[in-house]
Amino acid sequence: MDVMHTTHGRALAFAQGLKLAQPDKKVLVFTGDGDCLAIGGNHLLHACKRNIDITVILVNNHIYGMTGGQKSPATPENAVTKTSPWGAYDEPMLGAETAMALGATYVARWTTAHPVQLQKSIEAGIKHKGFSLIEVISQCPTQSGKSVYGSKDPAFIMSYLKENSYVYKEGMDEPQGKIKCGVLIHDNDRPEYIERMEATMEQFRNTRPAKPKNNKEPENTWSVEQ
Ligand SMILES: Cc1ncc(C[n+]2csc(CCOP(=O)(O)OP(=O)(O)O)c2C)c(N)n1
Ligand SMILES: [Mg+2]
Repeated sequence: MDVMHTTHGRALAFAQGLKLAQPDKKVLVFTGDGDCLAIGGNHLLHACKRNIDITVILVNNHIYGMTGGQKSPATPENAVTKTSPWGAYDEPMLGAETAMALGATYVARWTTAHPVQLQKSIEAGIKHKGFSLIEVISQCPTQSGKSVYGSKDPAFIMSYLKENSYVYKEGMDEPQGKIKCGVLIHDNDRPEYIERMEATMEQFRNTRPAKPKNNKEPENTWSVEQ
């Protein structure tokens, strides 16, 4: 497996470039809640909308862990962090639901207490032809431990995640205030971006782009000698 570390927030931009350059390769993105939903939110929006065949594993620990515990868009309401010392006073952004609303075609959510289901969803996401996002509700015992879970004990957090989550089934009565897990969408009907691009290129391979309506070439254009 080849690995590329990219600028914070730009993983999806790099990944889309890689996929466009080498469409036969499987491209996976490992990203955080800050990376994907804050600084990289615009790239997420467009990648989902395009339904480009990339798999995103969104490790959501509800905080900017690496930089020392600042609030992220996924930080729960009232959580005290370095940048929300009186408690967060906005609602957390939900990674999986956001991706679905933006057009992702395979979306699942699990926690680190569901390793078997998580592995299956990652496999399904990789096999899926289109944009897939698997959100993993996770722990940073040091940072979100104290801010979100009220304990820095990894074993406590694992038990908390297990006890405070449920596996969603269509039509069920959903418990309030618990983490919704499961495969939330698996849609094979929406066309994938690179397939659409290749079909368009095939269709117009030997033609030039249409002229503007007044039938004049736009100014400041030039021809390339063949
Ligand atoms: C362009 C840029 N802006 C800001 C930073 C500083 N920075 C590094 S990691 C990070 C937050 C990471 O949060 P998240 O994506 O949730 O990952 P976590 O550390 O929680 O796993 C920030 C703001 C950076 N490295 N580069
Ligand atoms: Mg984080």
